[in-house]
Amino acid sequence: MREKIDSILEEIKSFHAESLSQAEEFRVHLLSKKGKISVLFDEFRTVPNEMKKEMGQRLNELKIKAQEKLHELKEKLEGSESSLPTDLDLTLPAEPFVPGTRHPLTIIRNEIIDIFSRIGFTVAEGPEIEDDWHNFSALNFPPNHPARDMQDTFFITKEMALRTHTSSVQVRLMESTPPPLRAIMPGRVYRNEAISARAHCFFHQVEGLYVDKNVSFTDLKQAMLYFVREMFGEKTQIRLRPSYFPFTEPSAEMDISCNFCEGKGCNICKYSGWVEILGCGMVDPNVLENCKIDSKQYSGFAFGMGVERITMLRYQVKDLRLFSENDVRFLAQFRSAI
Ligand code: 2NL
Repeated sequence: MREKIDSILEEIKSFHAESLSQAEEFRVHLLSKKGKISVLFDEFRTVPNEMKKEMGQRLNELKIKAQEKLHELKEKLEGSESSLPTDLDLTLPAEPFVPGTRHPLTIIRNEIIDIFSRIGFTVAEGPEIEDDWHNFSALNFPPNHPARDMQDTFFITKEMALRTHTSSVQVRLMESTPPPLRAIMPGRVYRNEAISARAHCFFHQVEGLYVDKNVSFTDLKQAMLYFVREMFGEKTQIRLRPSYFPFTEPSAEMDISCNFCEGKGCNICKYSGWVEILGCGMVDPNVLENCKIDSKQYSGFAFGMGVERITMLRYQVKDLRLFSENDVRFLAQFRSAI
């Protein structure tokens, strides 16, 4: 009996299983009703009385060892093998990866860049902190113009301020590059205003500039008509109203026909059938001269628009503050190809 127990102990120690079915064979071989250990328990009845205590203990220990080994084998094999679902299909396409979306202002800015690039405009960028010359003086702002007031502009020092328009980039371009020039300037600009549904202390602009020989107001009108028809649809009409900017002469504000009510009148166009979208004009000869361009030889047109305004019209966004609050419920609604 003692030898049989020792040989089974040896067997348990050296047993290895590669799969759960081998572990099951181990259980049947030793622990089932007809298994080796059960058979030994049957034989136990024939053990002489004086040895019953010792053999009983050994037999119990043997059974516990076998059960522990079985438990160990199962744990190891279940972890690696059976936790893999049997219906796993590795040929199926992967779960789609959902990337973030572009900000609506980025989508519209990219569209504006795309539209103007098709008629030969390149993109220029410049600093957001500007000196007095590039933001005001070169652009023909008189010394006491209200925009130079602390109330309208964020000054950093007496000379430096956060740019109030991207015209400052156009000044830099004209100073550094001889005509012909044809570029647009997208970027963030700052104004010292109280935040509301219609105004913010920063917004985004795209300004454009075209300087060459014989550039006329007709060129400006046609370029603007092309732009709005690409942006708002081919039925869009334009209307120019005389206006004033220090850096253009003549100057105009441009409206487009309301594409929500098609001229019938709605609260977007305030029942007028027209909505204002940009300002434009012929570059003032003083500005050309300030930038060392001969105003007798060259003329140019310029325009500026708020990206927020265009975006609000395109997507019917009613409150400017939504653009800077980073609420994903708002942002996730916009998809774009560019
Ligand atoms: C608006 C109007 C405008 C310009 C910007 C410009 C720049 C230079 C010379 C002449 Cl360097 N003009 N820019 C011209 C007319 C209008 O912006 O309402 N922007 C949001």
